[in-house]
Amino acid sequence: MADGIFILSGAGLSAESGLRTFRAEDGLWEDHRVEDVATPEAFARDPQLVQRFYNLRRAQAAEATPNAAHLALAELQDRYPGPVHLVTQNVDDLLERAGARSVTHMHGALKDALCAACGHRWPAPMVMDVNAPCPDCGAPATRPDIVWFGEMPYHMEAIQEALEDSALFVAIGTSGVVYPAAGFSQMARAYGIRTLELNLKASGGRFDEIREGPATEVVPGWVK
Ligand code: BV8
Repeated sequence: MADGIFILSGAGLSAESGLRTFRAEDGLWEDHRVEDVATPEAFARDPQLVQRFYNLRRAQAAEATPNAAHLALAELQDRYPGPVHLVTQNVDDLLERAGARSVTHMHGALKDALCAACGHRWPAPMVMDVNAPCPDCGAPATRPDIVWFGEMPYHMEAIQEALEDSALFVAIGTSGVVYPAAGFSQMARAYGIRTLELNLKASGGRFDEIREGPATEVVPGWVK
């Protein structure tokens, strides 16, 4: 009997910790659309620009502190008798720092570096130098461990299994624009799973229930 809770979070979960979202009016960076910076082509074309983008985001994430929504989700994962699958599109580690035991980063994580040649992963320095050789194979193929547009998100099989194992699907602070994450609520509905959206403003996606408000209010309000 599936009794899990599947929680998909997006940039809105960390907005009140001071981390910018992507598609609000200020969704630009150095006058670049994020879609133009978060791509393998952008990295091949101008590695320094992309490196600057992620070094800045890594520093901002390190400065930020978990908010009441992160803490409420960590507490839920601790207290709920069934599995709580925290699947996030976010690349910050605020859920972990709030005490969450396991978080699935489907778009990667700022805290890791990746070797594009051998796949070796290691803790990223605060200021990543993409010219630094891979500590394992020595290749000059260091990159942020981030899933860019056009790249396959991580952990898709585990995410599919988690969804099948759940009785409730909750989308928190995501505009539902980016696939395949944006398709999870549809999949949940197809499995007959109840769906809930917690968002500052309804994203326009189809949910059985929608609660509008800032994450630091609606998430603790729902968890308790
Ligand atoms: C894939 C990197 C295929 C990390 C991200 C053309 C070419 C290639 C692909 C495509 C294409 N056209 C379409 C696609 C598919 C593409 C896609 O969906 N594009 C969109 C733009 C149409 N998807 C992909 O490319 C994916 N890969 O398809 O691969 C494939 C298949 C097989 C084999 C190989 C390849 C990869 C997608 C991942 C891209 N990487 N990020 C980083 O830099 O951060 S996506 C990026 O958007 C972030 O991860 C972010 O999390 C994600 C989603 O955005 P949101 O989190 O929802 O944030 P947003 O700003 O949009 O919304 C904020 C929300 O918060 C709002 O709803 C707002 O109301 C709410 N909010 C604000 N404040 C608060 C709040 N809520 C509560 N409280 C508040 N205080």
